[in-house]
Amino acid sequence: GERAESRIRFFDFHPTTADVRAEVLEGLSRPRKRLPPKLFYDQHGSQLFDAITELPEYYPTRTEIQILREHGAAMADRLGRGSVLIELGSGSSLKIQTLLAALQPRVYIPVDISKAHLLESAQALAERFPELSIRAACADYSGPFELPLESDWRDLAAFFPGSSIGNFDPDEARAFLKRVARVLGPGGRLLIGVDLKKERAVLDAAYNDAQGVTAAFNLNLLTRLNRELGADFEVDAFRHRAFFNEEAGRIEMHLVSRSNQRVRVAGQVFDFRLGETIHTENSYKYGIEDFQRLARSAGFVSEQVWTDADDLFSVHCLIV
Ligand code: AVI
Repeated sequence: GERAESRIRFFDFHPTTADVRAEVLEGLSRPRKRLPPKLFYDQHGSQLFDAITELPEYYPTRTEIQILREHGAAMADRLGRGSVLIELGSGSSLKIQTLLAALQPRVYIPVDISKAHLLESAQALAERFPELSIRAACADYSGPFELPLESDWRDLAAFFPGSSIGNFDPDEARAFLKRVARVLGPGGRLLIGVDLKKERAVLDAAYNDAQGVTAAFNLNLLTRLNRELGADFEVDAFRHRAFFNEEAGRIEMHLVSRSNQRVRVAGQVFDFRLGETIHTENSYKYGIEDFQRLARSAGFVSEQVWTDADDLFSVHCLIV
């Protein structure tokens, strides 16, 4: 293969700070304050997330990797070898490494909102896989997004692991899946990891780890707003709260105000009552049929689904 650097091209679609400012002000102006979970992933937040994936309580990552290891060959059969492989929310690109040897894609297109993270992992991957050509795209896939594709490329496949689909509300998830279906085109396949519904205690523990890493991840959002938007959140004046909302079928994460307080964000004033929360994340959990129904409503057909022995997590192969 050629030198690692010469096999990487970087495409910056500029997930901009102007958007961040507008979204934050809009979210904090609501009667029930909220912030978009994609804001977790600044450089420190991405590191904290990586630490979460190694926690004993956080079962999704290790369970998904186990499923990928066990069924990688069958997944590669489904996805088709030698194709163009897009990974949405690639982060550290750890999971894809369990599939690359089997898949041997011509081009790998990692897409992530965190530029530093994206570049670092593209570099590491190019060194490990000397035949691989990489087009790294820094983009926000939570809305309409562009990809560095050539018009004559066929056999597109996408990988969306980690149950990140769960961080969208069902309507957003459907809209997202429709966009992916359009990018892939007829016959294109999506391999997607989806966390399953299970006992409440297991879910609650996964988002309330004993070491407080998830709390730090949640609170880091405020540190980021202080730095990037000149906000004056007192981080210690908020605490982490996460719980399974049975009715809605989702984990909710909140930042709870420990006092009556006033905060300035980008020149605007926001008042918090004691106990008032900022809703920072939903993480939906699906039954297998529930998810297949959602996928169908977005134009996909479910080809196959793999799970672990304890039915903690599922990986679906969908076709457009
Ligand atoms: C990235 N996403 C699927 C994680 C989840 O489980 O919803 C983010 C996360 N939030 C708290 N812990 C992990």
